[in-house]
Amino acid sequence: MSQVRIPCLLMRGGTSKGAYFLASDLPSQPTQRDRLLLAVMGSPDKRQIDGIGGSDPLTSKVAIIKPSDRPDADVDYLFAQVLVDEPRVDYGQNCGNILAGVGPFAIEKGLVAIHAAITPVRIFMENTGQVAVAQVPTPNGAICYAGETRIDGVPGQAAPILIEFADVAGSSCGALLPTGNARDVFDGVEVTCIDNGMPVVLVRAADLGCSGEESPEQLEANTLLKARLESIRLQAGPRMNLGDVSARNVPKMCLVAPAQSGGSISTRSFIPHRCHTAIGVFGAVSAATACLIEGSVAHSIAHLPGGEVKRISVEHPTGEFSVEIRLHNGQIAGCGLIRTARLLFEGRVCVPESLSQQ
Ligand code: NQM
Repeated sequence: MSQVRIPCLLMRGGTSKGAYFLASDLPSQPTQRDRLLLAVMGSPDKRQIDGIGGSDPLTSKVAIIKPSDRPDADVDYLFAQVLVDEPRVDYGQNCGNILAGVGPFAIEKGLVAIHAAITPVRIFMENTGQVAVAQVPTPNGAICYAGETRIDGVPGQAAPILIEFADVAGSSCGALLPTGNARDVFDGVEVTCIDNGMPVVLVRAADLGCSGEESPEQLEANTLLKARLESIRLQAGPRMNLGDVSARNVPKMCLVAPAQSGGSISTRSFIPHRCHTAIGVFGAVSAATACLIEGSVAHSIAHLPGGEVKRISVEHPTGEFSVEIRLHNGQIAGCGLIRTARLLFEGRVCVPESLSQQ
């Protein structure tokens, strides 16, 4: 046999797509596992022609799932970002879009039994150490992927999956405002460094000579802007307790500007070098949270709703992303959001035996 065949589900999770595996179907030795995941995706190669990756960070993702030993979780989810054009697999960030497929995967694989019309799946997110609860539609004793919910960045409609987080503040940096400030200055530019599920550095687009309404292609072509963002990112990383971030995918960079379409704020995010066509889930949660923090670069330009439950609409290049933030006595008590997911392919992914066993 010249190829090994590994059970795998290919799923769309939110605005991302990835290969979902049971941990027990992958090598337990990390270097061997990474070599195999690189071969699965066809990396390193910007076209990923010899694998199932889609030549984009948003489609070169992996979820590794196993039953959890924790009393507060049903499954453990480890997210792996397989770099497209480098021979590297990064575990240093979480992914809230791929998270949307974890509940359905756990049910498909029999790790969680169907409960009622909605089955809650408690997911321990290994990369950052918090628990999310996903409410998966399971009417008539089966997962229902079809529905009427639209999320911007995905054509058509699908069944809604409500995802809730009790506490994701300081997920990777140890504190919601890791530098201790609502606002810092790097290279003479005011920024807000925040981590509510994802380390993000927010910068007002106008402060970098942009409107904040440019397309991702226009922003990606702006080499001066990208160099300025990277310089700020490299300085912010250590201040956010992330150490040297030159080879890391965090923090993400996010340009903010006043909302243009009735939302709360407009964003253009870099993950961290490619400009996102929408916005990451935890990236959106962090940006939405910054809108609520007095003194942040987002607060003064955000349109904020009243009440203890704030629905913050984060505009992005292909629409908007609504995040619900629950406050209690002015403190964040939890966040919720809606995603959709769909099983795209069920089978075995094949990789050359030589690559899987070197
Ligand atoms: O922020 C892109 C995505 C993501 C990650 C990225 C994500 C998140 O859109 O939780 O979902 O920031 O690399 O899938």
